[in-house]
Amino acid sequence: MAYTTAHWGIYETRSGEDGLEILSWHEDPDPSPIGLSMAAPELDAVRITRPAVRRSWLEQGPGANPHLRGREPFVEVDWATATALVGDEVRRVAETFGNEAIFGGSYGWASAGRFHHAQSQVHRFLNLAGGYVGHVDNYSLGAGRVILPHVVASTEILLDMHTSWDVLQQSTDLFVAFGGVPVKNAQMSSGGAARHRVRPALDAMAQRGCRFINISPVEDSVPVAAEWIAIRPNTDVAMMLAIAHTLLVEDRADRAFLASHCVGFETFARYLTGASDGVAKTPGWAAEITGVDADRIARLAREMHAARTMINVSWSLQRAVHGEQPFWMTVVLAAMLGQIGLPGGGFGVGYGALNSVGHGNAKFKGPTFPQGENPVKAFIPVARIADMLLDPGGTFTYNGKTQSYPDIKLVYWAGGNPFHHHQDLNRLMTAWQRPETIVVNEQSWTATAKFADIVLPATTMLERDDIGSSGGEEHVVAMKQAVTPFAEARDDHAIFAAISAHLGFGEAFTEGRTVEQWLAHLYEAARDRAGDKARLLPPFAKFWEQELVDLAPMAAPIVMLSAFRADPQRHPLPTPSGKIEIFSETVAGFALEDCAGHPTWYAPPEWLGSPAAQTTPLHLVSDQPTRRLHSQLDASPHSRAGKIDGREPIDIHPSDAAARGVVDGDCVEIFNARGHCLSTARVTAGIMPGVLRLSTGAWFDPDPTSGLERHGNPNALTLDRGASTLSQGCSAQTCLVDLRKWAGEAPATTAFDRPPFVAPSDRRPG
Ligand SMILES: Nc1nc2c(c(=O)[nH]1)N[C@H]1C(S)=C(S)[C@@H](COP(=O)(O)OP(=O)(O)OC[C@H]3O[C@@H](n4cnc5c(=O)[nH]c(N)nc54)[C@H](O)[C@@H]3O)O[C@H]1N2
Ligand SMILES: Nc1nc2c(c(=O)[nH]1)N[C@H]1C(S)=C(S)[C@@H](COP(=O)(O)OP(=O)(O)OC[C@H]3O[C@@H](n4cnc5c(=O)[nH]c(N)nc54)[C@H](O)[C@@H]3O)O[C@H]1N2
Ligand SMILES: [Mo]
Repeated sequence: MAYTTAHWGIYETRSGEDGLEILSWHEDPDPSPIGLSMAAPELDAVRITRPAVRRSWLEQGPGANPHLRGREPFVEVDWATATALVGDEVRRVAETFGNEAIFGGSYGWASAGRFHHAQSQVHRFLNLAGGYVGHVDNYSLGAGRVILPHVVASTEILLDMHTSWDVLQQSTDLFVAFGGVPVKNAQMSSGGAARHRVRPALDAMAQRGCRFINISPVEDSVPVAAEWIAIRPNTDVAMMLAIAHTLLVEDRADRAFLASHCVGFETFARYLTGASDGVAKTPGWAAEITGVDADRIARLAREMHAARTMINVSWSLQRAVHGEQPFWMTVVLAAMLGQIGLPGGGFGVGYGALNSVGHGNAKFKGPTFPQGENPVKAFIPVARIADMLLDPGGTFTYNGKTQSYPDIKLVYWAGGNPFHHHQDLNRLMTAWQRPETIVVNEQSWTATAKFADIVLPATTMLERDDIGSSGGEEHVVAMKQAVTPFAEARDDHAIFAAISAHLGFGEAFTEGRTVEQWLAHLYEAARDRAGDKARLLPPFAKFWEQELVDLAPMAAPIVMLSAFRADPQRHPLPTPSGKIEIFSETVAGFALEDCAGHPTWYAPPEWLGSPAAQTTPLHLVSDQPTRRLHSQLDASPHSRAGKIDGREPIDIHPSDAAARGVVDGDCVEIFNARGHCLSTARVTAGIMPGVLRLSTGAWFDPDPTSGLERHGNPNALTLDRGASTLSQGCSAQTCLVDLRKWAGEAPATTAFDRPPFVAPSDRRPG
């Protein structure tokens, strides 16, 4: 028996007669079923067997027929050829155009192992090659990461200090969840979830009598008994403002806390009452926008004031145009209640988003593979990839500064799937034709691999030795190789070591270490950093033998911002004032039209109250999938069991279905001006009228002629636009569409087919 760890949990592995057996970790109270099909034979059918090069690129060189990406056959080559092609092309682009022409941001979740972390590997390689254009922020928290440091503290700091579940169990009486506590998402932690705690914690809270309020367009966002307040997507800020208005006019705001721990309340109060803009943010005003009953909003304000209340906001709320506002307003609402820093009160920015949020564990910075220094300073906010490719030299603003987009000739991706994660994939397909060369290291024939020029097959976590560790969790796991690599797949490290050697810096890349030597080296470095946690961490050889280190004994209860509450002078926040900034001089000083100095209701470009709703009357929510991580393992039996007729199903309210002559199980087409896709209707009263839910992660499968996406991928439809000129974050949740029954025979999906191949021809570039 051995252990392994994936983002979705720790598992036990056993080699039996029928191959590898994967079992849940016996210590996990709520194990995720996702990992149990990690070694399913179905996954082999989508694996990449050998290095492959797109025919035109191989025969005619970089930049040849870029419109044929994703449409023409590949030619398989041996590793020596592939290594030389990639190395020579990196050198050519760097020498001809400079390293600012190489995009190596390579966003994505790759695998949980810390040495074979694909992004670290590609970044180290590109740094040694002279640097690359990278990205800042992430798709998860684009708007949130930029606004929160202005208001209270960075998301890193906050996520590490969330009030722990044990404290919530003892003290919280009312849990008000905007976007719910989506326990399906708490299957994950970046770097590997250990014990899954969220569902048991919520059960314990409910048992003690905590009341849950689920404010969401979908009913299943809270997994325990809850009152469901259905709200129109993207309108939560209006409801929060009306709660704040009620607290203010009924004299229920904690004036003392606002004076001692916050700045700028008076300016904000003038906005609430309408003194500054002529519109009072009353429950009646908010009811028109949100679709929530005005009396219920006012009553909720009183209930929140009367109870020990935790306000949670899910990350989805900020993955929208003006996504800064719900996060900022959550903090302001909690400040008005005055319970920040008290056990069980205050706010959470993402309970349920990941298993790690709300762990009282001793935070531990585990092993990381050093990436080196990047000499190139140009970067993009992560979700501006298509803008960059389409508009070289164009300018954009980010956090108060104006910058310009570099002119990218070479894109290198390892450990991410942009044709999963990006919005408006038809636009990305156009943008993707701009670079001369696209290189992708992948395990499987994802759409991103299919749309590349050179594809290098990578091993999976089960095929190599590694160390699993997540800063937000409590374990260090020896991930021992469980199976031999598939076909000709190689570790990303080996791939980059060989290309580095071709380019003359092989020794600098590997530092002369074998994989086993790297693991020992990185582990010992982490142990040196570990402080008092080191007493639980044995030397490497012992660790490798014992296979799992459990840091759970070091866990202790946490109350977020308790020190700040007790003494704001001695424990100031890392904001300019040291206090909670209800009004931010800094943000106001940026003078942005779409992000003022205090939380503000801005109507997004697409929502149920917008003019666009006359032609596209349904709001599409594209949430995280229950049965996989993003697009990973979509071909597994567990993920496929969630599909209906081979497509990702879409939730639709009975009234919207009836109005369109759609019944449960019908094949439907979802469409707007950006694109169209097929799905299977799942008619349910668990979603509010006017809203559709299509989870992400069905492998993108566009028909080459009609553009129709056949597998149920919402990013065929979503909006590719920065959340604001402040953050430029991903705004996937701002998206209107319409839906109709598909007439006639529905095309089969080809998402899990391998691309076409041809034998190498004799013609080679002269
Ligand atoms: N519409 C919509 N879109 C969204 C979101 C949304 O809410 N709505 N959410 C967004 C969010 S929050 C995120 S984080 C992104 C996620 O987007 P991604 O992180 O890009 O999605 P994954 O499917 O996890 O992609 C990881 C890829 O890495 C590959 N991989 C795994 N291990 C290795 C390895 O060791 N080596 C190599 N070379 N490859 C490996 C996997 O096969 C997989 O293809 O999606 C975003 N997109
Ligand atoms: N199983 C699984 N778990 C995951 C992931 C995965 O791919 N699979 N991905 C992980 C990653 S990378 C991330 S970033 C997190 C993301 O975590 P989140 O962003 O919190 O997750 P979502 O599932 O997109 O949305 C959570 C809930 O918000 C609701 N919601 C959507 N829009 C609105 C709105 O405008 N108002 C309100 N009130 N509610 C709304 C959705 O219907 C859904 O129930 O999840 C992580 N966990
Ligand atoms: Mo994410």
